[in-house]
Amino acid sequence: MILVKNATETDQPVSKTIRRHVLSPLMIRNEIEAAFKISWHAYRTYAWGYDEIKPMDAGKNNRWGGVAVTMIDALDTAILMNMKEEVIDARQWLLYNWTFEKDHFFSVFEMSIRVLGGLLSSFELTDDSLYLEKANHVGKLLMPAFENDHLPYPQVNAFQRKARNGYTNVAEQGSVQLEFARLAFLTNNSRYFTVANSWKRIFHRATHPTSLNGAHDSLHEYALKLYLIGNAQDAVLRRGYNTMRKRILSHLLLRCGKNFFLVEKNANFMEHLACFVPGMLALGIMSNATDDRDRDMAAAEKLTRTCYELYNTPSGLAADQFMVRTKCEGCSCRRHVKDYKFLLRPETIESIFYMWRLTKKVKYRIWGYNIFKKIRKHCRTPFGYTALENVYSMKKMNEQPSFWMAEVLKYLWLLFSEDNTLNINDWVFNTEAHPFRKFDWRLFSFSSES
Ligand code: DMJ
Repeated sequence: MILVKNATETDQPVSKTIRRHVLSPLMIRNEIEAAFKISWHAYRTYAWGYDEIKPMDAGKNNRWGGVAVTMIDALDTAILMNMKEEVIDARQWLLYNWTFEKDHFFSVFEMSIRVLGGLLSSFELTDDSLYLEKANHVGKLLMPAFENDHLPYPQVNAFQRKARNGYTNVAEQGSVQLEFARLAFLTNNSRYFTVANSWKRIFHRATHPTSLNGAHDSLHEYALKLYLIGNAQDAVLRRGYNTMRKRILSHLLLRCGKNFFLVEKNANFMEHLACFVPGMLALGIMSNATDDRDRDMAAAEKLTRTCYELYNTPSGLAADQFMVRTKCEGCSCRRHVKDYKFLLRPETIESIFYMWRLTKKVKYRIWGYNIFKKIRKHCRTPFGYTALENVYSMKKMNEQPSFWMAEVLKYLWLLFSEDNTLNINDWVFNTEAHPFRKFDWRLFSFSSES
């Protein structure tokens, strides 16, 4: 055993194998690409054109309405990894076989972040106008959800050109505007700018968080990202982000000995989903969006460590939801698992990626690689990788969500790439890890001009 400098805050011993791998990013990228190929080719063979493959038995589903969600969500990762044959293959299929005009009530949120986001970023990375045409096709067909300058209705039937109201939440309402802002800029269509502008209706909610779990999460993520995509020019958005991050650190952070947790305003409940927060704080620091660099840095480091330690289970993979129990403020805490599933979610790896870009501490690459190894060990199936029913028993489900290839493998691959690969000075990732280029745009000044 040897010691790697900065390997962890306490310089714990790290095996030679890990050290060799961590110092050989190319080798690790190859391993990540191999995992991507396993999932892509199983999907290609058994579920091409369907939304998802069932990785245990090569079944398939159209849970999102049958618009090839896995293919489109994963495409920009394949482009980044320079998988030419896979990309040409998908392009041909999109050109000749794909339409969004389905008689199905789509989730406006999921279609915006996964499908519109995936098509836009594929265009950004290739300049191939086919992807922009398809993105525009999707944008137009989602427009009934945004009539009268309102926040979106949750569902749209693209064939009937009809929106449907019903249960929704602030994350769904407030995290489609980044995608429409970019689409508006690329197509020069002011109707899409109106959609992006609808975010001002949810500005107050976004900047006064009461939870960072599901149903809230990406609304708050977009408080920073809408500011950044407009080249950090909008002072209202900057102030809004700072109001929000201060409230998070003052009201939603539970301090437990050496760990910090992110809990809800009225309950000590935390989901793995909330682990996007340390990455957001790191991004705010790197982009000079924060008014308090030191405070954010301390919180981001502690929270990333907490999120990594969630993986300290018999499988080495994190449970999805838990309660945090503590006897007093500052005492150590116990986690009581509420949902034992591991859903192949990206948030901890996403934060590890941002922390690596910010600090260059080797421990973050080691942490990312450790999680990747556990996924390979426990989630591999005959036809890809699956979510787990239980991180203690390692019982497998039969599900491979599209964010496995769109987010988990992309952030892992970027963790072992150079900073100039999708430099965060020029790019903003949407909540599904699709990179968009920054451009000159002010959300609030635009609204006052219109
Ligand atoms: C993804 O679809 C997105 O990251 C979304 O914002 C939250 N949930 C999943 C991943 O966990």
